[in-house]
Amino acid sequence: MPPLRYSIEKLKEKALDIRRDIITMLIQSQSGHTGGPLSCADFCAALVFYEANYDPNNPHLPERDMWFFSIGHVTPVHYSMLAEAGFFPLKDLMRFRTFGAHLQGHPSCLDTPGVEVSSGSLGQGLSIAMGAALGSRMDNHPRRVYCIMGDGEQQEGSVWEAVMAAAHYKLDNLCAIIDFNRAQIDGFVENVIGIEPLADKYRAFNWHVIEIDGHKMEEIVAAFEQARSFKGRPTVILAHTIMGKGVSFMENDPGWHGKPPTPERGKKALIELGTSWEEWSERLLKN
Ligand SMILES: Cc1ncc(C[n+]2csc(CCOP(=O)(O)OP(=O)(O)O)c2C)c(N)n1
Ligand SMILES: [Mg+2]
Repeated sequence: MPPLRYSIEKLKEKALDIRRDIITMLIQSQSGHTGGPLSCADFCAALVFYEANYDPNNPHLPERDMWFFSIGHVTPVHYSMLAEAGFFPLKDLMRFRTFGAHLQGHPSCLDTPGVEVSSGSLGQGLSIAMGAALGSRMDNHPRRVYCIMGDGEQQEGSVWEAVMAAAHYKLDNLCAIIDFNRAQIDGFVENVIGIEPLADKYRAFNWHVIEIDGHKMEEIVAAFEQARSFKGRPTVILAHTIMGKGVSFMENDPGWHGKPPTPERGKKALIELGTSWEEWSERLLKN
């Protein structure tokens, strides 16, 4: 299937839908991660509704592009983008983290259509994506490979082995996206183990670096375009984001890394997102 190439306006609408899905499924599950999923929502919307080539009715389509979530814990955004793109019914989102359902807290490629690899243990996704990109090139396959990482995740040494190898093999079919929300499970990244100057580090490792406001759809789309046309080196998009983006009382507070809102606070969040629990849970359950 060719990439959908939605307009900027439609992409913004889909990102808002994804944020509404995230809050609704977390109100229902009362378990899971809130902050990172909300910071990733805009570039995830652009990945499925603008950039990538895939067929939701045939997740293993040989011609597909691949995306790997190295930050496995952001499943609310991962599952929402897959459901919104048609890989499985939206109503499944209402069974997130439920026994017997296919949407586990961390993604399982054995259970969920569209999940390329099981993840959750940080620091592994880029090695997997790098291998997929190298293998695709050996097969003369035109596929592009995307890897979504966190900024706290950059503290993992194994990330840098993959960064080094991808540059060595000049994998210009590989595009990493870093959710640079400056927060992680234990607080602000700079207070845990600082990662700056991150752009210079990637440049020193021979990557092509693009820095954007990760909530400006125009910049996200332009970054994907530039990454696609850049030859000879892998690209990393440093997407400067805000943890909890879109909900005033969640923004920029690492406390929202891994907890769901109470039903009461979640309902307030949905009102800020221009809907209500009644409206959005019904939308999910009906589709
Ligand atoms: C190898 C490994 N160590 C620790 C963890 C626990 N853990 C889960 S998420 C997280 C924080 C990651 O920070 P970041 O990449 O910035 O993600 P964000 O908090 O922004 O969602 C940690 C330490 C893990 N999943 N895997
Ligand atoms: Mg982070």
